[in-house]
Parts: sequence; structure tokens; C-alpha cells
Amino acid sequence: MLGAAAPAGAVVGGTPVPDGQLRYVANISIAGAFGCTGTLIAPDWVVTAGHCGSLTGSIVPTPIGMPASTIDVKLASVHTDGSGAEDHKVTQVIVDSDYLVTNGSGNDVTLLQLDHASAVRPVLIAAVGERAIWNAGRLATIAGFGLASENAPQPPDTMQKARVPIRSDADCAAAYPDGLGGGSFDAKTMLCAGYPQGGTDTCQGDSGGPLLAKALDGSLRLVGATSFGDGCGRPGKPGVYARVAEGPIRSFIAR
Ligand code: 4AZ
Repeated sequence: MLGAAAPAGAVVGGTPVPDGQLRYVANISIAGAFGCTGTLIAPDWVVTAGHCGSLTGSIVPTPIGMPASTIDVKLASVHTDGSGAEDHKVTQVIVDSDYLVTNGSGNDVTLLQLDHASAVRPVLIAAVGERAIWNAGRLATIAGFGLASENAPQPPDTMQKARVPIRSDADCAAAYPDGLGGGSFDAKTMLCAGYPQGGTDTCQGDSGGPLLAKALDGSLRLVGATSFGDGCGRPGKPGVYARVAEGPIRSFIAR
């Protein structure tokens, strides 16, 4: 039995992002192919997934990083084809030294340095003092250029977004026990989000994209980077995100 069918219009279960919104969400391609999503966190830095560039795990970067020249980063456009985007080459790739190839075994984060400062306003990583805005039960926004269902042949032509509840670390650990379902959950470097019944989730190609929580002033803060999951939108299988706003990944990014 395959996973539950994704709702139409998708991210899975999402809606198209209107023009001009989420301009800091990056559409990343590697060697011209369907790639990943990322998030602008400083004028010339994008955070994405450690396994960015891998659809099936076959093109996996080593911790040395991959050649920057093969990576293209597009900002400020909701269009998957890049129309109207601010286009960047990458001058430096910094893969978290703790990243291991196996899903669920490390800090699934990579930093890309852009060739020039973006005109787009970066999104702030949630401050340590903002921990409560991403407590379990809070709704968070996911967004990306990935697939709208796990078996889709290609992504939608517009960036998608959706809202999903942050889950407790205990829920995440129960959904991803050791060695099962695409990796084990480690609360030091991961958080997970999604409805118990599934239906709304990140998917392939959304990797590295944002999990955003709402700050007290109503603006969004980055709390996660899409990492992995067992399929997309399956019941009992919330999406797993790199825990960028605290712990070792926060420290890595700060360095
Ligand atoms: C992927 O393949 C992937 N449902 C990303 C996110 C999720 C599943 C797979 C979460 O990059």
C-alpha cells in the first residue's frame, strides 16, 4: 500500500504563493536539474539542506561540499521557471561538518554564499528568546518549489505554501524510531511538523526550504529547514526539519 493520496493543489496540500510574497525563499538548482529550496538568512547567505542536490540519495555531497559553480540560486520569484527572479551564482558551499550521508544522522544544513548581496530582505532566524513561538502545537508555515504529491512527475509551476502544527519531540521520535521510515529522529538537530492524519507536508524538492513561525509582531522567523520524511503527507509521518534556531545547528550557522 502506498501512502495516502495527496490533496489536489499542493508542497503537498498547499496553495500557490502570491507574487511578491516569501521573496527570501530560494529556488536552487544543481547542474541545471530540479534541486532544492533554500532560505535567505543574510544578504549573501542562503541556508539549505545538507543533502541538497540529491533526489534519491545518489548525488550526495560529502562534507567537503560540492563545486559551487554547478549551483544556481534564484530569489524573489514564486515561479518555478525562475521568471522575474534575482539570479545568483554561488561562491562558497559550507556543509555542516557533522552532516552524515544517512538521513537522520546529522545536521542536515548547508550554507551557500551568493556571488553578490541580494536586494531581498532576509528572514531572521528565531531568536533564543522567541522559543515559545515554535512550541509544540503552534502552526508554522512551510514553503517550497517541491512536489505536490510524492509520486508527482514534476513540481507545480508556482511555489507552494501551507501551515502545519509543530509536533512534540516525543511524537517525532515515535514517528521516526531508529532505522525506520527514512531515518531516526534526533531532537538535538531536528524538529517535526504535520497533522496526525497527514495531508499537508513538504516533499521532494522542498528540502532546505523554510519552516517559519510567527513572531509576536506578526513577522515570520525561520525555525527549521526541510530535511526528510517517510513519503509526503502520510498519516503518522510528519515532515522532519533541521532545528536551525537552537542547539548545534544554530551554533553552526552563527559561525
Ligand atoms: C525529500 O525527498 C523529502 N515529507 C523532503 C521532505 C519530506 C520528504 C522527502 C517530508 O527531499
